[in-house]
Amino acid sequence: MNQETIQTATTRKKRVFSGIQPTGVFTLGNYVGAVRNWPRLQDEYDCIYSVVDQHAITVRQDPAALRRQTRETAALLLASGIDPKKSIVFVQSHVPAHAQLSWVLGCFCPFGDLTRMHQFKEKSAKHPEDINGGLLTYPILMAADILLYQTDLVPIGIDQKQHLELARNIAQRFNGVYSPTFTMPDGYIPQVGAKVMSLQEPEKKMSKSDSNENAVVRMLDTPDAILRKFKRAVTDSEGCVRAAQDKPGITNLMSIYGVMTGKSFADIEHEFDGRGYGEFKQAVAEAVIETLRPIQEEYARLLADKAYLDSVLTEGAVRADALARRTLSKVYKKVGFLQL
Ligand code: ATP
Ligand code: LTN
Repeated sequence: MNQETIQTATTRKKRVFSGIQPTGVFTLGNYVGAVRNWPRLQDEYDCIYSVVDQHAITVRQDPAALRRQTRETAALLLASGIDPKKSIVFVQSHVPAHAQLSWVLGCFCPFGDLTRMHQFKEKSAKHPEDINGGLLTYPILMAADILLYQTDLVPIGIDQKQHLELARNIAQRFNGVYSPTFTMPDGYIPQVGAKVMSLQEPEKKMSKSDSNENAVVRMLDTPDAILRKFKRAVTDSEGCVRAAQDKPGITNLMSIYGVMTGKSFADIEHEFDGRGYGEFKQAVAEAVIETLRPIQEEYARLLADKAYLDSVLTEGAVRADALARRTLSKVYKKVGFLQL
């Protein structure tokens, strides 16, 4: 090993990568399951966070809205505590290596692995008029996102676990055919809140693209809207605040309250012993409103400074590009692409 390799091996912090689609204002589910953890990892790891606009076009998007939402998503990530001095924040389409590696990795991914992905099945059922190739190959692009940066840890909600497994399988297959090229990434999935459920249909995941606004709390909702949505949340007729499989509505509210306040299920059951759902829903709403308040204030401040936001994204893209190129160039050599 030369001096540089020894230094890199001993001083390189472990790397974190995650992404979020700019498909609208992100929800409390996105925050609790994923984004909330992103700033927390900044000191211990080298973190890279991406607004994945290329993933977003697997479902038809209005171009002007996509452009606006891309900036807004970046602003909301910064407002949530990601510090661009510590972490790299960039837009996926600004770094061409993602699409380039995705092509190569696609040639190492069996077709059958793609068709059995839950997200593919769900999204093709939801958009039967447009089951396009991108919807099918979506997880290959996600594998490229992760593997390009030699990622150790991927903070995600539980719905993305299957996609991460696919990325690991692709990495293993490529490493096996050639020689070790990609780091094997692990998931970082929270114990509580890994799947925040819809407030209206608590057996379904809370989703950014739900057409029923009452089902979804968004990061930029006003305090009144948040209170109203929690008050209308579907529960059950037992009237007792306790977590149970047959009480998905209350259990979901308890998870949200637990994440917001740091309290365990046992603490919450004790706190609301003998009190009704009305009082509990009010407390959940207030905890969410107070958590979101500073994020919303910071978001408004950041969005007013487009020049700053764009400078963060420009610098992020330059830094991400330099890292991504190294992996891509290794891969191109290994598969036998002529380099002049
Ligand atoms: P869409 O509804 O457009 O498919 P989405 O809400 O699933 O979008 P993504 O941008 O695909 O949002 O996801 C970003 C991150 O948020 C991922 O890590 C995902 O696992 C996490 N996430 C999404 N929904 C939830 C949820 N309801 N609970 C916990 N985590 C979630
Ligand atoms: N597929 C993810 C978003 C995503 C992602 C990634 C997450 C795209 N690339 C890389 C983690 C790592 C989703 O949430 N639907």
